[in-house]
Amino acid sequence: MRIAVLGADGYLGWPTALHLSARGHDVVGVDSLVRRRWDEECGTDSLTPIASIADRLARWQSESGHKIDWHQIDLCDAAAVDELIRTTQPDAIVHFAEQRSAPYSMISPRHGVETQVNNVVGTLNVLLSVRDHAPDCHVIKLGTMGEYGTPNIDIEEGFIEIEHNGRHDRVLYPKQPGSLYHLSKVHDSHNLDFACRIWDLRATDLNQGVVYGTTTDETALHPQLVTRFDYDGIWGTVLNRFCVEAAVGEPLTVYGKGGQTRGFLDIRDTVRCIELAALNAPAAGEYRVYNQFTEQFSVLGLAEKVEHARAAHGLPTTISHVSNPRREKEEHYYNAKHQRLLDLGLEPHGLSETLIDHVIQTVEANVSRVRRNTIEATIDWRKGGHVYAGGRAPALAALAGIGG
Ligand code: NAD
Ligand code: USQ
Repeated sequence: MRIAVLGADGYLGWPTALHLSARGHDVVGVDSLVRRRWDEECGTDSLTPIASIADRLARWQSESGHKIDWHQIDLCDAAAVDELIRTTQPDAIVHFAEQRSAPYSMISPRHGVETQVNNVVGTLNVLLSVRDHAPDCHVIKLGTMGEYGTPNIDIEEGFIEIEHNGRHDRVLYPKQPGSLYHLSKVHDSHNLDFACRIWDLRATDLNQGVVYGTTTDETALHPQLVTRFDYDGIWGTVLNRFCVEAAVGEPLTVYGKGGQTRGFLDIRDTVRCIELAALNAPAAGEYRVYNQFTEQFSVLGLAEKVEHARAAHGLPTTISHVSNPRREKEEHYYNAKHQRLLDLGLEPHGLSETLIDHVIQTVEANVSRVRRNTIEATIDWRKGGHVYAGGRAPALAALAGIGG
């Protein structure tokens, strides 16, 4: 298949492009490289050193013998997206190319608007372009489990059957996202559903949980193929942050009570799920939703897993409960279905102690690169995106125009 990977320079897009290329698909890689600019703006950086896109592409070609057809394009540029889709005629598009940090979207009004414009307009441009230039193309879009929030009922895969006043229907599952970023994904989901109903496009919305790990069969081939590892207060995801905090001797920052429960998955399962979705396209006019995660953990449970894994190596860890900078339920019911990718053949990797060991080893190997002044989470949901004054994150405080 010819598969366009949008966001191919990112944490997940890069390993996915390699995975699909290694399996003989004709991969078109697309990215504006805006994430590298956002890192500069925030004073943040990947813990793992990541090569320039030119070096990555050349290294992949020399290691594998496969070439990725590269396009540097901003998806908000409708004419450029049209040209891309018209000339490359992909069988499938895998769309990762969004601003993906919840804290970033809550920094200031500018960051909230930038997030929603970037994500919603980019996705809409892709859908309109597919309608006009490649209507049979299967759009595989990365959504997020956080679209659903934490309702007090079971979470279904995209749709819910309801009885109302004696009548029955199947409708999109209600959404209660917790950040302007997560909300942008809800808007995307509605646009995808609309495009399938009105224009007969075919789309898969992958509501993914929090991904951990950096190593796939392909990224392990050479240091220049490694993917990014975010740990700072803006881009860092929770397991990465805990492992880095422990490595530099700081307490793990469990926000509030720590009963917040989320779905998680290994990066090797992400690339496999994308492949499974691509190989099993929906019918024209079908909008389908898969919940893409393999296990669920509370934040406190995750901290305790890190503590145990480190203890097995004689490494000390302290767990702290810090004031929660976000607005979210800290104790709640959580039972999200995630059957449909298993039905397609996914064989999940578990977050075993071994895997935690692997993440810990990645951190220990790169610990000299940790920027300690970016670890603290400074973006406060309640104050409308203000930054804690007097914090230890001057780069992040400067970003929001507030002294720190
Ligand atoms: P990332 O920031 O590492 O990568 C995103 C890439 O998209 C970057 O390289 C960026 O330059 C590019 N991009 C952003 N806006 C663009 C635009 N307008 N035009 C062209 N390129 C653009 O993020 P990631 O962690 O790889 O996440 C990829 C996708 O998966 C996102 O949509 C995210 O919401 C979703 N997701 C990620 C996770 C996770 O744990 N990382 C979990 C669930 C869902
Ligand atoms: N948390 C802590 N301590 C920390 C960091 C986070 O307790 O130091 C808590 C958060 O409050 C939250 C949970 O851990 O309850 C997860 O936070 P996170 O930063 O790991 O994940 P999140 O902000 O939800 O975003 C990440 C990715 C995003 C993706 C999402 C999947 O950045 O792109 O969409 O995970 S999901 O959470 O399923 O929506």
